[in-house]
Amino acid sequence: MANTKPTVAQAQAVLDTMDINKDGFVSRAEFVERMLEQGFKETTLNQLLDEIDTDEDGTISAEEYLRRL
Ligand SMILES: [Ca+2]
Ligand SMILES: [Ca+2]
Repeated sequence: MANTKPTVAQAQAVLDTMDINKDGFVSRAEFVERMLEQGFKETTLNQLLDEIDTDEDGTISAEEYLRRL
């Protein structure tokens, strides 16, 4: 990715592609499923999710996603 940080809108667009059941939230399970397709390991993803989901509500918001990039 380039040096410029993506905007909230861009992050939301990425998250929308991960929102499998289209409820407007990316759950940890949805995130893991999409990232496994990208070749990430599940243990790595669970650690990553613990870091991303700072409010621990079980979903990834655009703000949380951006903060971790
Ligand atoms: Ca969802
Ligand atoms: Ca969260």
